[in-house]
Amino acid sequence: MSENVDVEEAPEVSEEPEGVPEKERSSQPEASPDKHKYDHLFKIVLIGDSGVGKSNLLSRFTRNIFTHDEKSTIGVEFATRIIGITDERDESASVRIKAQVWDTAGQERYRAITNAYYRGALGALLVLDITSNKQTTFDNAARWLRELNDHADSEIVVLVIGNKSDLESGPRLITAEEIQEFASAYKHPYIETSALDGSNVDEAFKSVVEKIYNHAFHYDTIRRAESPNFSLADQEEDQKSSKCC
Ligand SMILES: Nc1nc2c(ncn2[C@@H]2O[C@H](COP(=O)(O)OP(=O)(O)O)[C@@H](O)[C@H]2O)c(=O)[nH]1
Ligand SMILES: [Mg+2]
Repeated sequence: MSENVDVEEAPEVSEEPEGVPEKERSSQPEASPDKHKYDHLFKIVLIGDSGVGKSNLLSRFTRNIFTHDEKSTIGVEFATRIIGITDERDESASVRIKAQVWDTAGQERYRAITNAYYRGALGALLVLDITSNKQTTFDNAARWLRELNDHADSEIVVLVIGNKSDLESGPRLITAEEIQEFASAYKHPYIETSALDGSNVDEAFKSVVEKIYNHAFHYDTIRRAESPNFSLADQEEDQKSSKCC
C-alpha cells in the first residue's frame, strides 16, 4: 500500500489550525501552488498512554523524523500531510486529503484531555506499546475507547495500533493476537507499526483516511466537519483556556 501514499516534497507542519479547505480559499490571491491543494480536510486524533509513541508516529508520518528523546511530545498541537487516496465509487478519481493529525501535549498523563481535542475529529488512532505491561495496556485502552465514546462523534473511525514493532525480538510483552482480539471485540481494525523504522506508519494513517472517505461518513458529515462555521479556532481557544499544567 505504501506506494500509493502521495508524499509531499516537504510535508507540512502547522502550528496554527486552519479550518478552511484550500479550494474554499482559492479566490484569495495568496492561494498555494497546486501541490498544496486538497479536496478535504480530515481531523484525526492520536490517543493512548504517555510513552507509547504518539508524537513519534506523528513526526514520522508528517516529517519522516524519529527522535529517541522522551520530550518529543512537547511542541506541535497538530501537523498535516496531504495524501492521495482512491475513491471507491469512482476508481479513476484520485482524491487528495489533508490529514490534520492532532497530538496531545502530554495531558494524557493527567487524564486531562479536553473536549476540544475530540471535537470535529473524523478518525482516531489508539496507540498501544507492545512492550508495555499487558494488563495496564488493555485496561487503559478500554478507558481510551470509553473516552472516545463519551467525547467524540459516534461514527468516528478508530484504528488500534500496536507500536514499537521493531522491538519484536526484544522486550515484547503483548502478542499481535492479543491486541487483535482486543481490537476485534470493539470491531476496530488493528495494525502494528514502528515509528522508529517507519514500518506501516503511512499505511496506518492512510487506512484511516480511506475508511473515513469511503465508508464511514456520509458526505454531509465530512462537509459539516470542514465547514468554516465549524470552528477550529474555537478549539484553539478552548485549548488555550483549559491548559492547566
Ligand atoms: N523502539 C521504539 N521506540 C519508540 C517507538 N516510538 C516511540 N518510541 C520511543 O518511546 C518514547 C516515547 O515516545 P513518544 O513519541 O514521546 O510517546 P508519546 O508520549 O505517546 O507521545 C521515546 O523515547 C521514543 O523514542 C518505536 O516505534 N520503536
Ligand atoms: Mg507525545
